[in-house]
Amino acid sequence: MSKRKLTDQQRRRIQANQKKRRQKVHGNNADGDTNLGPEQVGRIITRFGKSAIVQASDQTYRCGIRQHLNDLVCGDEVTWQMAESGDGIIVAINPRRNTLTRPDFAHKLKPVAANIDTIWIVATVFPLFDSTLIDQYTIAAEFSQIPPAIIFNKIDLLSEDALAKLQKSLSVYQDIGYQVLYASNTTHHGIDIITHELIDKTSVFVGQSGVGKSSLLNSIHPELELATKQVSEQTGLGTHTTSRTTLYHLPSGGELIDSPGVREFGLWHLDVSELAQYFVEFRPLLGQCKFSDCTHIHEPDCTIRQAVADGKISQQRYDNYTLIRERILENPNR
Ligand SMILES: Nc1nc2c(ncn2[C@@H]2O[C@H](COP(=O)(O)OP(=O)(O)OP(=O)(O)O)[C@@H](O)[C@H]2O)c(=O)[nH]1
Ligand SMILES: [Mg+2]
Ligand SMILES: [Zn+2]
Repeated sequence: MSKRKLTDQQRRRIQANQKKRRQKVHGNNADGDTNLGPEQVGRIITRFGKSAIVQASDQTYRCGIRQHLNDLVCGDEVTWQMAESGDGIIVAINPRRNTLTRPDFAHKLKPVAANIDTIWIVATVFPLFDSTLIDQYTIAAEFSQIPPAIIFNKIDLLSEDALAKLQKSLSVYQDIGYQVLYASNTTHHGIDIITHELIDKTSVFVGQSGVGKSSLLNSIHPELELATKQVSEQTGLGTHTTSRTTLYHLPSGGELIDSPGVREFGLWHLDVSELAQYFVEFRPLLGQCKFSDCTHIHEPDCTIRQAVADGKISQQRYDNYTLIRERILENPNR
C-alpha cells in the first residue's frame, strides 16, 4: 500500500482527536494537562458534577476528578495535583474510615459523606416530629458504624408542658446510649454545648428540610452566613434550602458537614433479617428467641417482643422496627 501524505487539515483533525482522547482519559476539566504539579493531600469540601472543591492547607481548589474516582464525597481525603490551567485534578482517594451511605433513586447504594465521627440527627416539632425518620438515621448510622446523636431544635416554639412530653419521648434514645441535646437558635439555648461537642471531630448534620441544620451551623459559626429559609406556613414543611452537602471548618476546631434535608432516608439495601441488629438495644437479645430466624413480629417465645412487653425495649422503637421492616419488604426494587 502506498504511503499517503497527510494534508494539513487531516493532521489538525488527528491532533484535535488526540487531545479529546487525552481529556477523556484524565476525566477532568484541567484541559488534558499532562504537566501536573507534585502530589498533594487534601480534603473534599463539596462535590458537584464532575468536579470537587478540595481544601489543602488554608486554601481551596477546584479540581477535576479521574473517572474511576466518581464516588468521591464530602469528607474524603484525596491526593491531587495542580494542572497548568490553575485547576487541580484528583488522582487518588485515601482509604475511608467510614462512609454514610444511602440508596439513590435507582436504589444503588451511594456514599453521602465519609470519615465522620458523629452523625447528628436534627429534629424538631416544626416541621413535624418524625421518630421514624430519626430511627432510619440511627439504623443508617449503626450500619455505617458511625455513632449517632440527636439535637432537638427550636425549643423556643414549645410550651413547658410540650417540651416535658418531648423530653420523655426522646429519653428513649438516652436510655440506649445516644446523646440528646436541646437547642434554639432564637434564644441560643444549647449552642455552647453543641459547639463544645464538635471540637476536633468531623460531624454531620442530617434531618428533614427546615429543622434548622444550617441555622444551627450559623449560630455555631456566625461568619458563615449560610442561607436558611422559612418553613412553609401552609404545609409546615421546609423547602430545601441547602442543596449540596458541604464541609465547614469551625473556628473552635473540628469540621461540620451540613447536608440538604430529606423526607425519608431509604434503607432498601438492607437485608430485613439483619435489620434488628441495627437497633442497638435489640442486639444483646438477638439469638435468644425460640426460632433462630425469628422476625420478632409474630413468633412465639420471642425475646424481643417479651422485652417490649416488660418495658425493657421502648414500644416506639419496636413499632418503628416493624414499620421500617414493612417498608423495606414492600419495596419492589429490593
Ligand atoms: N423558632 C425557631 N426557628 C428556627 C430555629 N432554627 C431554625 N429556625 C427556622 O427554621 C427555618 C429553616 O431553617 P434552616 O436552617 O434553613 O433549615 P435546614 O434544616 O437547614 O433546611 P434544609 O437546608 O432545607 O435542609 C428558618 O426559617 C429558620 O429561621 C429555632 O431554633 N427556632
Ligand atoms: Mg440547610
Ligand atoms: Zn424474636
